[in-house]
Amino acid sequence: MTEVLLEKPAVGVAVVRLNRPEVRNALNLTVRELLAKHFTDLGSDEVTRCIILTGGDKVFAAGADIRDMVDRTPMEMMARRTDRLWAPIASCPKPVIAAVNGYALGGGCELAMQADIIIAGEGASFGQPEVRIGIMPGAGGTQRLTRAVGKFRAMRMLLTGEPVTARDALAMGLVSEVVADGEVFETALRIAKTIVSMPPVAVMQIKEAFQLLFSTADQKEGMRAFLEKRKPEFRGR
Ligand code: CO8
Repeated sequence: MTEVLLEKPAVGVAVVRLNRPEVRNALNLTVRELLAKHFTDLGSDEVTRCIILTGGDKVFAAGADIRDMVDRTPMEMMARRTDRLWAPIASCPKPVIAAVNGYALGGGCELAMQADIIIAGEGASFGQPEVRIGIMPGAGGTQRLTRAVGKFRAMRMLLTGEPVTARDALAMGLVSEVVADGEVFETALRIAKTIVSMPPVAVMQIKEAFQLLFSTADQKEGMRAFLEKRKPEFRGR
């Protein structure tokens, strides 16, 4: 069974699902390579308009695979060039929704923070526990976390390694919405379907730029329909 599953639950929606439950979805090299491959493919696939990233209903991801790193030398770590595996997720042109149940720790929290929207279950927790095992966050945890929650909350998490609950994460601005644990995926899917029904060029440009939209037929149609009090007919042009 593959360690990252790809599903298509609705037209335009792809689900990328981490599948190593026996090690709490720890992100080993294989998982990271599969994530990079799926995000590269989905990024250029014309049918896919929104991607849900999930670890299933128990755990999102407990971070990089510690067993995979414990005895590595600096040269071995460098030779892996794992930064190239993060890029297809970070620069994915399609909206990404992280559906988070359970732990999102270390590289798992960093993975969730690559998304555009984070839906968390009540029982989810977010943390950067690297300091407790003698390292520091290595995939954006120091910068992305600080941008999301501000220096003082970020430093508390980074220097103590203590996780925060989903509710605290919401109050800090680290997640978009908290729902019951059993409703995380359905909520993410509902939002994904809403995004899929939006004009495609506008959705893409929200991740990129704004002005270019004024050269699209969808902009003319969207604004005219509003003024004419009718439903717009978007054509993706
Ligand atoms: N790596 C490897 N194995 C893991 C990991 C991990 N990160 N997390 C859990 N496991 C394994 C355990 O070793 C255990 O294996 P076994 O059954 O063989 O003993 C199994 O998963 C179940 O774990 P627990 O018994 O500990 O399960 P609990 O439900 O009691 O606890 C926790 C779950 C709280 C998630 C706990 O397992 C834990 O604290 N895990 C480690 C969390 C951590 O320190 N994460 C940071 C890792 S370092 C990192 O992410 C650096 C990022 C650098 C950038 C790279 C991006 C990918």
